[in-house]
Amino acid sequence: NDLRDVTALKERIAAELAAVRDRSLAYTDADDETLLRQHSPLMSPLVWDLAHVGNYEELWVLREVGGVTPLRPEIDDIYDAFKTPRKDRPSLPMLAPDEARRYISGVRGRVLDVLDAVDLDDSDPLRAGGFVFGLVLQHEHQHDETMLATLQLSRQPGLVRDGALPPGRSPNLSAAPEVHIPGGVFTMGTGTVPWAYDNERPAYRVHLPDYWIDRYPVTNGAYAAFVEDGGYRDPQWWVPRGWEWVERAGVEAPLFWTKDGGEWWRIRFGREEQVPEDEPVQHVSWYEADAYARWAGKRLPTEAEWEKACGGRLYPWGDAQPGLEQANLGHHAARPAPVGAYPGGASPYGVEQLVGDVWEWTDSWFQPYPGYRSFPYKEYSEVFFGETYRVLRGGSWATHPSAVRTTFRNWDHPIRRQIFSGFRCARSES
Ligand code: AVJ
Ligand code: FE
Repeated sequence: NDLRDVTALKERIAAELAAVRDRSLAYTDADDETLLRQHSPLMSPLVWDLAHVGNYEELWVLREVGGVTPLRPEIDDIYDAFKTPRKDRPSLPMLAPDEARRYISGVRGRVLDVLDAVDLDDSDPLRAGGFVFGLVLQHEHQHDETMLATLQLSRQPGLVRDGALPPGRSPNLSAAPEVHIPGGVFTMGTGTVPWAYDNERPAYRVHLPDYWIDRYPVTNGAYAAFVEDGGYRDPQWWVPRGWEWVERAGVEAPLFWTKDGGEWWRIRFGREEQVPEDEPVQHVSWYEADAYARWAGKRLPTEAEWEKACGGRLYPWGDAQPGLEQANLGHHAARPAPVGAYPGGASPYGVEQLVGDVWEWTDSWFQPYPGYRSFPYKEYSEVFFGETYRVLRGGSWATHPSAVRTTFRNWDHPIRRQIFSGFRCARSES
């Protein structure tokens, strides 16, 4: 029985490794020039991400767990994210696209040998439950989402498949737009999800007074009303640093939006289309989300409020893996779904689309939970703790189901908006 469980786990890991690699190769199925060019100083050349995921897999699975002699130690520094900031990566002596594909496939072959031989019941925390494989899988999916953001920034058509249309259900208009969450204690974070990152642990008890949270993320239509109302010209809605950013960067609307003939248009993967009113707004910064919330007479939820609204299970709808009825994840569609499209993904409180569609900015800084211990290395989370990065929750349409759950924490600078970021509002009892 135990043996059957271990075999099933290894088969699942092998299948997930194959699937994420197909995804990475699809996003880099482009000419060398597209892969080597820097599409934005905010991002790495696509071929850097591609070889970096292979190098990460070599470091953690082959060297650390497998004890395999380094394959290409001379390239470690090139793919160390801390040695060279993104803007400077084009000048690195990176592997050419074909070489990069050969390198990562060579690593992968040996990774499957290690998977075959490794004892997943071992007490070593990297091996136990296949943690190290969960680590590299999630890491590659996270870089795939980063590559999608780079492809979106390139404004080149034809590089990203449009995917399926998300379900077109419209919101249940009889449902109240806000959900009341009663005050009380809940458990934040996790001590049991086997592949959870260090920053999600340990679980701890948090008391929250009661509050209201929006049933849906803020839509393009609602956000456009803030823009039309002069929201970007009125400092009263902005925190001082946000207002400085608006003036310095000349920001007037979400990234990729333009106004033409009295209508809002957006560029999505190189094509212009009218901004759909009922989709969650995406490509807004924390400052924009925070300003909108103030204009609307509300505020952003804290990450504790966001997580409590999920209802305390792996996903808002329960512990079952996400299906097409629950959430818009994994680049099934290449866009957020209209609000109301996933009644089957509601949390026990009735809050919808918490997972999938758009990453949701929260009011919280990225800080460790009480009792946090860095694992397996402090450069994943610990070096980012402080009052520099704001937390985002819930994943986007581009996030793979294995790289998101109700306890999952993402973070970014409050000015960033090339990620697939949106938000919902909250307010305290009134
Ligand atoms: C969690 C998305 C902020 O991309 O900087 C990738 C994920 N860490 N490689 C990032 C990550 C190491 C990380 N974010
Ligand atoms: Fe990385």
